[in-house]
Amino acid sequence: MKKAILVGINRYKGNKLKIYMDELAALADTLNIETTARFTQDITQATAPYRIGRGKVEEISTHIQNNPVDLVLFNDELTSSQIRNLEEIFNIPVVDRTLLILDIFSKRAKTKEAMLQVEVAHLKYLLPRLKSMTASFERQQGGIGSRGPGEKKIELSRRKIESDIVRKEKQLKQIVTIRQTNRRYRQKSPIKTVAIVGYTNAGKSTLMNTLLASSKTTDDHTVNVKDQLFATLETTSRRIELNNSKPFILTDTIGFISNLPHDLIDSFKSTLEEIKEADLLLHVIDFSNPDYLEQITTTQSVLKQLDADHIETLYVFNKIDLTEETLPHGFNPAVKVSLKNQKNIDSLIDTLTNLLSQNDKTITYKIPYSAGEVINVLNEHSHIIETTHDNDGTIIKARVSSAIRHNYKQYEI
Ligand SMILES: Nc1nc2c(ncn2[C@@H]2O[C@H](COP(=O)(O)OP(=O)(O)OP(=O)(O)O)[C@@H](O)[C@H]2O)c(=O)[nH]1
Ligand SMILES: [Mg+2]
Repeated sequence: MKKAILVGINRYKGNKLKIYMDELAALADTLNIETTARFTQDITQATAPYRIGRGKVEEISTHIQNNPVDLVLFNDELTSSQIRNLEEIFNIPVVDRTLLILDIFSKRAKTKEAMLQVEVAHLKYLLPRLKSMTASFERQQGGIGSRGPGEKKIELSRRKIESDIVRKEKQLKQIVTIRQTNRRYRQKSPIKTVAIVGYTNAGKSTLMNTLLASSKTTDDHTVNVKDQLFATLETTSRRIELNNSKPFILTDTIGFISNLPHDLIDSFKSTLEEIKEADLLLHVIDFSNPDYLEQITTTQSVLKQLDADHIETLYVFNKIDLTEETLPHGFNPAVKVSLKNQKNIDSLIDTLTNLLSQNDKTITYKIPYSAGEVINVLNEHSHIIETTHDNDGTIIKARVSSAIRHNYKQYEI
């Protein structure tokens, strides 16, 4: 197991730095890296050339000389020259939070799309940092002063990376177009969609599996659940049919984390687009985590970046088997559950189905006998209140969704 020390700069109010440092340690842990020491420093502004003060650099350097350490993990994003300067002194690799998250993502990505998304984000991270990498490589070769070949090398690899980004983004676009066509097909269909969102490790995939288990439909392939940050990196959609409710599509996707690298959100935007188009969001919260309020805020801010902050949201406070907390104010509607112990699942399902149908309206249609397929759709996706027949068609009174209202306006009477 590799050993790492953590370095963090306190630029925050309250105990935020500790929260971030704990999270950095958890991120390292998912890569089998053990954290052996932490160094923090209060700094009001970023300082070149080391990001941290010289005194702190000395302190860390002494620690590295006297203890077995393989890696220095920085909570803050570093510039190329800061990485270079620090590595020169420490003589071991220096990795910032962004690169660590990118590393986890690249190890976890399984689908072609997720892999491409991570690769693009990785290349975009590398691009502005190329210079220092080539420069330190050159120093290793003992070529100080020999600028010419070095710059040529930088130019070459820069051009290669840039063309790689273009090529991979093009491949991604093709995959996305195919998925969007599928989604557009679904959009026209009257079936509603529900997306599960939340901080990583909150229990999103567990919720997906819980609802799958309660579903009457036979499509019951469960999704992967693990006590690990970023266990899920792809988007999975399943058709769910609960008692007393019309079928809907449920989507499980990537969890969020504070300081999620911007390029990563950008690259994963296509995956996360499903969220934007949902009729309802299930925001899962690890209620047993002392930082749960902070995690809600982070999730909300990523939702905002994704343009999904206006969607009706049910807050699912999970893991109540581990906490006695009472529900905080300001999060409505909300349910408290233990997905693991199957506690309060009925109430969750009731609230969910009520929310899904709350905007439905009672409409009366007259469907000509020549348009029998409309009756099938109404039967499957609306609550029929009354059916009668007359000479030129079937008269149906039903509670219908806005999608159905939109599709069948011409039959309203
Ligand atoms: N104690 C307890 N643990 C739970 C509960 N629900 C889920 N977990 C555990 O929490 C861990 C994370 O669950 P997941 O469903 O994988 O979480 P996720 O939100 O999908 O996580 P990522 O995909 O990594 O973002 C797993 O070890 C679950 O078994 C619960 O109600 N109580
Ligand atoms: Mg998951």
